[in-house]
Amino acid sequence: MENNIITVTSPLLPDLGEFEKYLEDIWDRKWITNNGYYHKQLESALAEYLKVPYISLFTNGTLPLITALQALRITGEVITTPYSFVATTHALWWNGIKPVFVDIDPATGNIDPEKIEAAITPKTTAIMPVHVYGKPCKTKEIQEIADKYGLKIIYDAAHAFGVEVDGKSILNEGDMSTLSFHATKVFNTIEGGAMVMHDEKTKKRIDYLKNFGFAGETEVIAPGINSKMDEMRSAYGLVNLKQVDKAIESRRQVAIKYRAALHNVEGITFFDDMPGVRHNYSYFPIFVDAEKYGMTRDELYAKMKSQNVLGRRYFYPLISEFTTYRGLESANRENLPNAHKMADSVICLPMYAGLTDEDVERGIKTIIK
Ligand code: T4K
Repeated sequence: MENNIITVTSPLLPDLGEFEKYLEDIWDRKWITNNGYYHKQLESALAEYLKVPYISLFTNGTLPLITALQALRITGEVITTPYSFVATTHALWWNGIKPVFVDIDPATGNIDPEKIEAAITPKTTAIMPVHVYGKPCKTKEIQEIADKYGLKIIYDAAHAFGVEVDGKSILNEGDMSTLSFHATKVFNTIEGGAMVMHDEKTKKRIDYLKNFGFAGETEVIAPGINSKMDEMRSAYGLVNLKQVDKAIESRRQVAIKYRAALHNVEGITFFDDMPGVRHNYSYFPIFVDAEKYGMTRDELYAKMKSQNVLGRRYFYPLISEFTTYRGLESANRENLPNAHKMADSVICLPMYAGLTDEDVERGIKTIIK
């Protein structure tokens, strides 16, 4: 990296020579967007790879969240987590829905199912959890609550590409799941995203909604949006998908090295792998206990930065602290103690496929005193 800087991530790029061949074919076909040849191919390839029945490509990972809420006609209040990227809650805002923040489980960073019921009101229509860092939520418990109160579940699975529990895709949980294929993700199409659904009827409806609501040349069924993925990015995705398993393995090796080096550093903790889970190692968050470590999170963050190791404080500040949301009753600090603790102690270490041993070592040295 330029100036010896190690960034928190670096995009997985497809083989350029192979991608060029796809581009030549697209040029020959002269079909460059609107459910094209490679768009269809990428949808099939992803459905197979991810072990999901139906998937619909989007132009980023935010629009499938917005569209899922519209497709399910969600209104009123939605229970969600403050410990995520701001797009999760923005999707609610764009639909005129009030987010209701519920605290997280410190063991995973995900919404704590035990605290969901207390936040349900007559206006609650859905739960929108996030598999943060790709760690699976307690889906069984969340489903039980949703069934009891007649709520829908939309999982923001932006970080959970390829994550499986007991051999089954986490993306099949809830009513719908959404993915991000942004440059910084385990699998990327530069910008891109997708929605996973359970049946063909829903897929059809989502495909209308992401194409302005068109259900044919002259029929519009709803005020849909334009969120179609073009042929260049679909082809890029097809080439990139071929190396994603290798990339996940490379990330796993980085995680092994971090864990081996940091496991007995006083005041530094991290997540271990969960039993039965195929992780994707999308992020490697560490948590700093200032008292035990002898330095605050922000001091360590600044020290790393001064040595050109650019960790990131994902997800600090909490979404509930941003201007748009901080006036909400559920955004009260007292309501979200675990989320605040995590947001105030986290640093995500550099993590990507192909991060060299030397760079991993440099990252570790900034932390080990
Ligand atoms: N839900 C969740 C839970 C999410 O985390 C996200 C997105 C979404 C929904 C929405 O999905 P999208 O609509 O974005 O598809 C990044 C990403 O922009 C965002 O996609 C992601 N989550 C979020 C967690 O992180 P930034 O502002 O931190 O990215 P940026 O530009 O600072 O990049 C981070 C580092 O990555 C850079 O320091 C260097 C490296 N990088 C980045 C880019 C873009 C590269 O080396 N090359 C690149 O092209 O938000």
